[in-house]
Amino acid sequence: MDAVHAKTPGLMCHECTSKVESAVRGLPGVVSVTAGLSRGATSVLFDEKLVAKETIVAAITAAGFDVEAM
Ligand SMILES: [Cu+2]
Repeated sequence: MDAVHAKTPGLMCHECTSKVESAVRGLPGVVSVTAGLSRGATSVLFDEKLVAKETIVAAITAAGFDVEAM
């Protein structure tokens, strides 16, 4: 099990966070995802055998949000 804490400063409201969460939750191997408004960060717990960190970042980007750092 691995975890990623991606800085996603574009999160402005709960619509943003649910967009990011549903995009990441749809990936195989993702155990949990929490997009936090106050911290401007998205935390993902995942099985590194099933999904790559890059794939998670790509899903966040595809949902329309920048990932600045992890
Ligand atoms: Cu929003």
